[in-house]
Amino acid sequence: MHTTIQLSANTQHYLDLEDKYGAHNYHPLPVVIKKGLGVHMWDVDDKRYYDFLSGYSAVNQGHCHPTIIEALVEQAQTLTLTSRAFHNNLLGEYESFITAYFGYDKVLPVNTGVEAVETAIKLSRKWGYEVKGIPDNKAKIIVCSANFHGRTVGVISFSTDPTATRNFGPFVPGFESIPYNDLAALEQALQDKNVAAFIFEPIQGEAGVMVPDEGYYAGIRALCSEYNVLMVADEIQTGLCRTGNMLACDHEHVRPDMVILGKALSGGVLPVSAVLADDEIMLTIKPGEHGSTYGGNPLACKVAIAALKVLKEERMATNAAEMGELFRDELKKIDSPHIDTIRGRGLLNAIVIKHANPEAAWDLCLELMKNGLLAKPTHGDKIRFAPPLVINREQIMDCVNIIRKSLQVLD
Ligand code: IF1
Repeated sequence: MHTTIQLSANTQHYLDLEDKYGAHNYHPLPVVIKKGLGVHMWDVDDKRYYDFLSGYSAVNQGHCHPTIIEALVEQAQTLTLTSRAFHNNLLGEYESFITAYFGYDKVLPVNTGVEAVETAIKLSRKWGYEVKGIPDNKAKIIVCSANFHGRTVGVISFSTDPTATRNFGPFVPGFESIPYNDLAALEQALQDKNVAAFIFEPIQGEAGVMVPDEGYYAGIRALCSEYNVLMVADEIQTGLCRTGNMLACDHEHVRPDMVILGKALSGGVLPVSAVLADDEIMLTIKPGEHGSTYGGNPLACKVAIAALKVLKEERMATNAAEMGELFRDELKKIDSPHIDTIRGRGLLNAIVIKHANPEAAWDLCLELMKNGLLAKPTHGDKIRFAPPLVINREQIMDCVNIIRKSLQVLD
């Protein structure tokens, strides 16, 4: 049964504008947001919602966090961009801050997540040729099937999702995919001496919040060290306290050779991403060999320092771990016949819907929206639940009640 949604004229007005003048590269829920603060967003009719997507984990610190906004406004009135043709008084401060924060020698700052993934690929290949000694143009990078690392032609070249790749070829060679959460497959792939790196998501977000077995990160670390291959963790979605630790790899106390960050690195205020690595890797790129117009701009530097500080000051990793456990426990108590699986770590969670109607997850999300909670299905039958990490116990209980009530639409 399809949930019927009555849209206000106000809402319909904005949907019509986007339909007529914008590319149709998304299929959003029929809601038009005009304001966000903390765990809440308000639509153009002033209806309030809990945000259970958090801008795909870019708004970990909560919408419009006052400390981050204050940093943004102050810097925006002072200096926003110098380009890297000249130095500025924020970049070195930021580089010193973030490298000490995560314990790496150096950072290469860029803007979007996929740019950081492309940067990590270029660094891996450079290191492969110039340090490991892989023959020219033979470098291989191992990736996981069902991965999501971004949408550039280079990065979809190793996607296994036909929706992401159809009619976008030809693709960039040099990638080999293996099953996720499979250390035997990884060891087999690393027999090839031309492998420079293994790039993976600590938890596969887009695939539906696939949490690997305990020991997966430690196993990757041991194999990459044994075979002299770079362990590259894409922590764009799982990092910055989302999974209950500063980085998801911290769950097993494992230190990747390269860490890729994005999304919440700016608290959802503007695109800021970064690659962290030690000198042996980072210094393989020489002046003029890589960069971007906005990479490391002073506005981004100021905002990122504030965004990183509040994660620790407000103990967001601990709250994510505690609230995530409460959320999963309370979801299980609903004991709904329509929920096949509940999985996640920290406040990166998902449910898998079990229902004859293939549109059931979408219909449930429409019902959740009517009841004041915004979430979106991924890959058909999975719904990701990822609120800002500032959510409290009372709000979690309120949201579980909204989910319990909304599930009845599937009866
Ligand atoms: C969309 C979700 C998808 C990412 C990881 C790199 C990137 C992402 C692990 C690229 C981006 C976003 C992209 C957005 C939907 C969302 C997403 F998992 F977070 F939900 F698609 F899988 N690595 N994820 O998750 O970062 O260039 O976007 O800044 O494309 O629809 P970006």
